Amino acid sequence: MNQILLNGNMIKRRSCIDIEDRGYQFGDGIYEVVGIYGGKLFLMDEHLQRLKRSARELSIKLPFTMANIKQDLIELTKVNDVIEGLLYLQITRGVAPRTHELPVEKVEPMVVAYTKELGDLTELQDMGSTAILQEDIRWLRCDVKTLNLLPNTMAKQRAVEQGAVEAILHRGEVVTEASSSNVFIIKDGIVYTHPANNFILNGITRQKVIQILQELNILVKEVPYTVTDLLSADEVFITATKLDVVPINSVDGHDIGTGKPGMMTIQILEAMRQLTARLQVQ
Ligand code: DCS
Repeated sequence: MNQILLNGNMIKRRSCIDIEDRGYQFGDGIYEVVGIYGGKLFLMDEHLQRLKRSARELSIKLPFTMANIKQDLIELTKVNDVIEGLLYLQITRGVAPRTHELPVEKVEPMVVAYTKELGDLTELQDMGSTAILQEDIRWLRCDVKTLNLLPNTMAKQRAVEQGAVEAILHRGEVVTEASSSNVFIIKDGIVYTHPANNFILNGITRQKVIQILQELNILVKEVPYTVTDLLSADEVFITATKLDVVPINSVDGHDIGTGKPGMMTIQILEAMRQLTARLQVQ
């Protein structure tokens, strides 16, 4: 479990990163978190496509082909013998004398990946949890998965201090997403989630859930909705690689629906579980 991938080499975890790595000094980098089920990377191509897009948006030239990085990540998962867990992949722009503007000389991006075990989520998913509301104070390019996560970590800290699993973020009246997950609400059998634009990260789990809903012939509308809509919804759930699907039973102390995980949310959770279970028997 101690091997990491550093610029194409499998090495021991403890290693030195230059103090002028722009990721360290500016958060100038991008990342992905990929789920591992049955020793296999779940939705890896989708994660790598998003990584490619993030890199393009920040003009970071990825120093590998998709096929190469995929092979390396599969290898890392094998070497570390992870059956259920997460893989973290990070690319920073690289090392250059500290200036705000981008370095003129060519810099080599720094590529790091490591794996970690993941605790059992079954109880959290079956029982559901609570969330709090927080003003969304992030920048206007939340669609890029960058290392700049301070507003997210601060919001999550508030949630944890209040015993909640997540901080649901809103810009004025409009609910965007949560500190590290996407938010869905259900009202009268219709599922609503914020459209994939610059105000949210288009979660890979979010996209999978939308696909599942369409396959189940459940109407899903990617439209902005308000805090009032959220509080008066029949069901609310959040999605993320780390969580899959987690029902939200109450927000800021207000019960959502019956205050217990709703029928449709359970149906969606079960459909996701079937997908990941299939990887485990392959
Ligand atoms: N929104 C934000 C702000 C996120 O940080 C994440 C995941 C999501 C939505 C959900 O995206 P995925 O479905 O693709 O995971 N954030 C990762 C993180 O920082 N840790 O785990 C997941």
